Amino acid sequence: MNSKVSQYFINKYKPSVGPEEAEAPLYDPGLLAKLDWSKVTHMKGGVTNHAPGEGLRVRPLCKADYDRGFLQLLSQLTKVGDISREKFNERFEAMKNCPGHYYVTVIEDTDQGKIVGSATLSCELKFIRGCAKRGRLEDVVVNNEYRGKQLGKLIVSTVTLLANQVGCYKMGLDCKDEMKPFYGSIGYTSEKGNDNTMIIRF
Ligand code: 16G
Repeated sequence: MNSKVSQYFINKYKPSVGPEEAEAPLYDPGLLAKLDWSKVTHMKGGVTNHAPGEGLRVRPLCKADYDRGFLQLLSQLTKVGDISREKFNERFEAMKNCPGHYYVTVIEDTDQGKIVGSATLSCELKFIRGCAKRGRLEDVVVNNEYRGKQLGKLIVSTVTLLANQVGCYKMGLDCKDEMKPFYGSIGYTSEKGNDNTMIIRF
């Protein structure tokens, strides 16, 4: 192996941060702990982020998720590209340095140490509506081997409740036509005369 190639593998596989930093959450997990599911009627069997199911945990993204298949999971949604650990950590830091804007939330299979679901709430600051905040639902993906556990509804509902909790006046999303019934079942609607986007109002 030439030195350029071996350096590439060293950088890709070495944990570049200590264990404490690797597990540090992208945002305050206390926000998830406070979510109120009392008005949510579309989940069966009392599934919430507080009780996601045996061996599952819903939490903010952390740097160690690079080694838990987070990027491989995203590649089930779209092209991800070859992202080095350094690049991943840099992007994580950039998000963390914008508190209140990026809430990348994951479902971990704790027995496997594997990320099996993810969705992001991103918040935009506005001048309209009295300097309001708008939420966007982004990069929703659930490992297709974990179908039938309501994980799609769970992760979307979690970040939707989070949007409400952090003060967004609405949450919007883009999705393929075939996904509209799924988002509709969670409360997202196409507004009359404005059906290129789907939103939920709080
Ligand atoms: C979907 C996603 C969007 C994601 C895009 C990636 C949801 C609700 N929508 O539209 O967040 O960024 O796919 O596809 O998850 P692209 O790489 O073709 O833009």
